[in-house]
Formats: sequence, C-alpha cells, structure tokens
Amino acid sequence: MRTLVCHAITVAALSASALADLPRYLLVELPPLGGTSSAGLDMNDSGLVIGISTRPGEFYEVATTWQLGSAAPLAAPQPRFVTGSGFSATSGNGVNAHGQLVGLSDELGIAAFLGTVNGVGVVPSMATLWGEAVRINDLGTVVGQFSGPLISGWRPFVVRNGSHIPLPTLGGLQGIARGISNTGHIVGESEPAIGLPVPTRWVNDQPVELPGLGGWGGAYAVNDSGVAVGFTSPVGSSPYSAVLWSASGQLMVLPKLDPTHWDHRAFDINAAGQIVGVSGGRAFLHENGRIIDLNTVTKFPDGTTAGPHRWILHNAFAITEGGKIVGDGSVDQQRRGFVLLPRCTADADANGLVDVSDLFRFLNDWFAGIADADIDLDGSIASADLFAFLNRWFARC
Ligand SMILES: [Ca+2]
Ligand SMILES: [Ca+2]
Ligand SMILES: [Ca+2]
Repeated sequence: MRTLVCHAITVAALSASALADLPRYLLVELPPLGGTSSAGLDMNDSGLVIGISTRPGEFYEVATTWQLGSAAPLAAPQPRFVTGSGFSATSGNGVNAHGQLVGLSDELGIAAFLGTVNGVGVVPSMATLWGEAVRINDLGTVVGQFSGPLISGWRPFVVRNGSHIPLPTLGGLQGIARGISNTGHIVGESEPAIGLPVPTRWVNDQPVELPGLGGWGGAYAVNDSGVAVGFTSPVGSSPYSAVLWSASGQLMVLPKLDPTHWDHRAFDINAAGQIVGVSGGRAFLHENGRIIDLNTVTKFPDGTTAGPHRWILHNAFAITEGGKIVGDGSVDQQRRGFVLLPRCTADADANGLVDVSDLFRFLNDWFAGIADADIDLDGSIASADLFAFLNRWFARC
C-alpha cells in the first residue's frame, strides 16, 4: 500500500507533462491513386471516406474513396477511383450514412454527380445543367451550385425528392449551398444586391442573411439542431474568423490558434457540437468552449504524438456524429489526406483495437505507476483507475 501511495505522489508530480502525451486520436493515412496528392473531404461513421487524389503523371485530382477496415484500423486503406479525367477540376465532396456519394465531375461534363462506390452519374434532375454537388444528407437531399450555357454565374440549389430547386440569393447573382442537415437545414453563401457574398441560411428555401463582421463570409455546415459554422471577415475579404451561428442566428467568433494568421474557418459541426476547421494553417477541434490543435493530440504512424515528425495536419474538413475527423495535411511536404479515429481509452497500446494485449499493457502501466494508467485523469494512479479501465475494456469503449 505504501508503495502505491509513493507511486501516486510521483505520478501526480509527473502527470501535468506526461498526460499531455496521451494521444486522443489515431491517424490513418489516405494514400493517393498512384500520384502525389490526396485529401479527405467527408466521411460517414461506417468508415467510408470521399475526397480527391492524383494519378501518376496527372496534374488535376480525381474523385476518390477509401474504406477504412476493422481488422487493422490504422492500416492505410486502398484508394478507389470514382470519376474525373485528371485534366481539369473534379472533386469528391460528400458521402452520407448509406454510402451515397456526391461531387463534381469533369468527365461527366462539369456535372454534379451522385452515385455509390459502384458507379456515379449526373444528378438525374440536373442532366441539362452544369453543377457541383457539395453535400448529401441521409435522406438523399443534395445541395450545391449550378450553372449552364444560358445562366449567368453559379447559383445555389437543393435537389429534394428528385426535384432540382434553385435557391434564391440575397439579391445578387451568385451563391452556393454548402451544408444540409438531416433535419433539412440548409446553409451556404450568397451575394447581396451589392457587395461580397455573405453567410446565408435558407428557411423554407428562402434566403436569410446570417450576421457577420461586415465583409465576405460563408457557412459551410449545419447540424441537426440548426447550429451552423463557417467564417466571416471584416469589411473587405480578409482576415477570416471561424464562427458559429446559434439556431436562432446569433454570431459567436471562435478562438484562434494563431491570431496573427489570416485564415480561420470552421468547416463542420456534429450533433454533440464538436467543430472542426483550420486555424492559422493548422487543423483544429473546438469543443466545450476550447480550441485544440489536432497536431498536439494525435498519434502519427511513426509513433510520435507531438513535436518533430513527418506529418502536419492542415485542414479538418469534416467530423462524423461518432467523432471521426477527416481532412488533409502534409507528409514529407506532399498534400495527404487523413482520418483521425478517436482513441478508446481501453486501447492502451493505441493500435486501434481493444483486445487482451491492452489488458496486459494497462496492468503493466498501472503496477509501474506510469501516467497512462491514470484513466480517470485525477492525477493519481489508484484502484479507481483499474476499475475504470476494466469497465471500458469489457464495454470495448
Ligand atoms: Ca459531418
Ligand atoms: Ca490495442
Ligand atoms: Ca486516477
């Protein structure tokens, strides 16, 4: 008992620095289709990721999917081609819970595409239009922007129950619908009669301006409760601030990782209110009023958790309801997509699986008084941590 108390005191003294090293996320790399560049843009809770990557010798990215495995969760999944010529712009933008994919395809004629990993085609009601589909909700409702030979500029749309519905702007010509919740909230940006595009919410398909700081702005995503996120700048086009709009439309500016930088944007929000985005060139998570640099809470494939390593996480583009994060960063200075899987605390060896080796690893840490065994994060290692660990281990978190 005396030994245990001694351990507890030592661990308490060490814990402030040691606990910071506990990885909260495990990184999965998204390899390109043989080229040098990839990015993950959206994913669902079944581990299907959509994004873009290059093929050998091609300059433009093509739409690409990756399916994360369950047997070896941290192994880089195989990239799978969706659509795109590689000679002009194409993007795989959104995926819903049923595996429906949307995006923009140059191969289909600058068209909004819809489909699955088994094949995609032009969004049926948009066959005569140019378009880009940005997001699809779990009901199959699609949002994005469209144009055509006889239409000036790019305009926001929603495709609901198979019908293409143009969404009005706030008086100007152009706009884009970027986010749709499963409850039908739609957000994006649109031009007023005069001036730069502003953050916009469509209520019953009619545009309502979301408050900003006076300049350019846009909303990227909205959760099922109607809470939206995006960015706004003061008069002019920069610097950007990442912001949240409450369901009633109240503006809240999020904290910044590097306030001297110009680029701070919030790209997605889930039902729990977790927000992801970019702040000063670094991928962030915002929760409970606090901003976290995801670079500091991630275990990278080379085993490091922070400090000098090959990876930098630049943009967190989406977060699932289950808390999985997808985005892009750089590895050895090439653009590379990533998924961050929340680490279960029962996964003591942080390999993405909860099994018997975690039990041995935890008991080892617990008897040795290593800070990782402080499961309840109270700064000391005691029997409560053993019970807390066993609970999570049996529940597989
Ligand atoms: Ca999401
Ligand atoms: Ca494990
Ligand atoms: Ca403890």
